[in-house]
Amino acid sequence: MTDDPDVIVRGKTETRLARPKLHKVILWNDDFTPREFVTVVLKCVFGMGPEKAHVVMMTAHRRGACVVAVFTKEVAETKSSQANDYGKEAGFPLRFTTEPEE
Ligand code: TYC
Repeated sequence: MTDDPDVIVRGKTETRLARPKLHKVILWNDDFTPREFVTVVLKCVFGMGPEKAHVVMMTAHRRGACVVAVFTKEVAETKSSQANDYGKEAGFPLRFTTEPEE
């Protein structure tokens, strides 16, 4: 037996690893970062094509935030901090955050 939530014990013989919980990367709107810059970051860090990057950027622009993509925790946190670093280096308040999916 185990208390580890990542381990599923089935009967006496079969033990499997639970699927890791997925985490959302969220893009937040601000009034200063240029639209084109946001689109470039989405393309570079998240591998989006130009149309998808434009739609995600415009969704955050109009609604205040947009889910960019869903990854394992580590990948979500790495990509989010890479994207935040691009904004910081360029002097923009561009912000990405992560949160676990329900
Ligand atoms: N609102 C910004 C502008 O008008 C563009 C922008 C879009 C910034 C999406 C952040 O997540 C964002 N220049």
